[in-house]
Amino acid sequence: MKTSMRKSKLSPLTAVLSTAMLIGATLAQAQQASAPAGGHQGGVTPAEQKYQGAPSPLASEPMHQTSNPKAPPMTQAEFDRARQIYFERCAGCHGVLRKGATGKALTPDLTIAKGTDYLKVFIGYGSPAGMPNWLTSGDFDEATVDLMARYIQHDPPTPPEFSMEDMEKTRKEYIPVDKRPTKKMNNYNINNIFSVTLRDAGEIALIDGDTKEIINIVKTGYAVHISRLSASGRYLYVIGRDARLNLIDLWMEKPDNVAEIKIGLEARSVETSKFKGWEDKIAVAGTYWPPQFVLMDGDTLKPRKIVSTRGMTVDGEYHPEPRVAAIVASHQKPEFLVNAKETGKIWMVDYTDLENLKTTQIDSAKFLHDGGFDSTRRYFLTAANASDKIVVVDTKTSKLEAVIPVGKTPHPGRGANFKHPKFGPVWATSGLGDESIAIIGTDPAKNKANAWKVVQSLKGQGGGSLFIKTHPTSTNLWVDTTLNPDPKISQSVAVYDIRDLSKAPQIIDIAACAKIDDDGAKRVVQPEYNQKGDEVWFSVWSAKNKQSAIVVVDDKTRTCKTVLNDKRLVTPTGKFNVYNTQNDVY
Ligand code: DHE
Repeated sequence: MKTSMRKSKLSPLTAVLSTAMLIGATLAQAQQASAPAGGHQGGVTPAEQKYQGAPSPLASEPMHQTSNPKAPPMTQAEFDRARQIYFERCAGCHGVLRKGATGKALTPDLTIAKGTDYLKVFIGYGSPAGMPNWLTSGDFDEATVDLMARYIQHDPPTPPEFSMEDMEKTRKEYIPVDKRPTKKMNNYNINNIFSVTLRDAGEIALIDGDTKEIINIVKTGYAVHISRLSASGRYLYVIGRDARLNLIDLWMEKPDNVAEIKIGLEARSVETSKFKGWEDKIAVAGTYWPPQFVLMDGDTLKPRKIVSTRGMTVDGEYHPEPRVAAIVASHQKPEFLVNAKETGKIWMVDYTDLENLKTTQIDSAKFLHDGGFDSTRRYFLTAANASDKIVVVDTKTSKLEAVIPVGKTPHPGRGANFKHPKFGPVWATSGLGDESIAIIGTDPAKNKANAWKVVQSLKGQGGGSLFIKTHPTSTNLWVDTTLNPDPKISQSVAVYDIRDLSKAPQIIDIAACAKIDDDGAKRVVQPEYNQKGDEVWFSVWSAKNKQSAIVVVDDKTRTCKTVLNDKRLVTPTGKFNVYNTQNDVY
């Protein structure tokens, strides 16, 4: 590749003045063109941008690349730098192959026709539809804007696939099954252990929920994401963004890793079989790249079957990289439910016969993300986040039950189930895009008139909410606002009285309880109950080099009870109580 000596530079002031006409025209066109690919039309808030902007581990992977002679020239060094930036800043919205996800497609057939100047305006100034203003925000300088405008006119580099053999090569059985304990070898109350994501340390902390002591800090994948429990509660599965899956045995004297595998290059989800007779037998994990999921033996992580999610969207267009988002295990049948994000298809995967695999694909809405069960564990409610919808699947009939419009960019985590004083059993979600909290009726048998409707909408503190939680024994509904740009809001939570939801929520400054004496972010994230439901735990999430904490709140009095501020708790985010996670109690 040759070095580009292009002179065309975009300076925020001079260029705007001297080429006002060009920029005026192209900015309008660029903004129009940047409307999300089939996602919500009302623009994207800073909280939503922040949420999707985490660097992808793919940046460091070797990739196949061809040079496009029609695109502006770039040196190899420029190309490598642009690729790194693309995977760190852009891939989350525009996709690995640039075919578009919540952001527009950026393939050469589209970008070359637009030309470098047009693309520079688009990158530099952003758009109300959600494209960040990389130049005016100060994130990119003019040279970087120019670099990226040229880069996206070249063919997208393709990361490698990941086969069964690749997986098997990475698999380690630290403790073979026959050397593992045959009974519980410790005195911990396993049901009340919390697995805490230490995001930027690539570790989880196992914390004894009774004594609040750290049991062990276990090495896991890069930017570790979630933990899930086997049906018996013995095995803990932890997945990292780098697709490293760790299996931890809670029966050991000191619970620790017993097996490990890398199931791809980038991942977010893992689950295990929960149907009667299949407890602890099969594990499943899904990847963002390659777009596929893999079924494994539950105790050794030996991969048995890989299924690609590539295919048609619910709109009938081919999508080359439908990322695997949430996975849940059915309690009604020996099946997993696997969300294929970009296609809007929910795969129901029968795990009883892996050689003759039976799957059902349910057409729902695009941009499937996270979700959980209703209180009867029959209905799976999941967010199609950029479609601003909640999708409901009946896991007994394996059919789509409902698609419910809600506020902007719903983000339930697993949601919150409770009995509404007026509307009966309901499930609730908060969201990233606005302050609304949607309460949805979930009882078609006895409360048909309210089922699968937003029966009430609460006003929360603001947008940027990630998680909502209650417990069957509690009368509180807790809502975080982690990514709200106002620190007062991101550091506090709202708590509603379920017995009277017309009352304004109480706002509790959780970060203040942690008494962290610096001016860092201290974002409060993810309420998680203990097994009994009388304590709710929050993470106070600071930067990697700053003090973080976990604040335990007494659920009855709504007062801070204990602060866990051990130095080893680096960037705590998700917390997973063994019993509640194992039994889908939320
Ligand atoms: Fe998550 C769940 C994807 C950013 C904390 N996250 C999930 C799930 C998916 C997902 C698909 C559902 C898994 C399941 O149930 O099987 N998360 C993504 C992303 O793609 C995204 C937007 C950007 C990224 O680059 O990863 C993202 N997530 C974050 C964060 O920044 C959070 C707040 C902090 C962190 O630890 O990284 C975060 N995500 C969580 C948590 C859960 C989760 C705590 C599980 C919630 C639960 O209660 O089950």
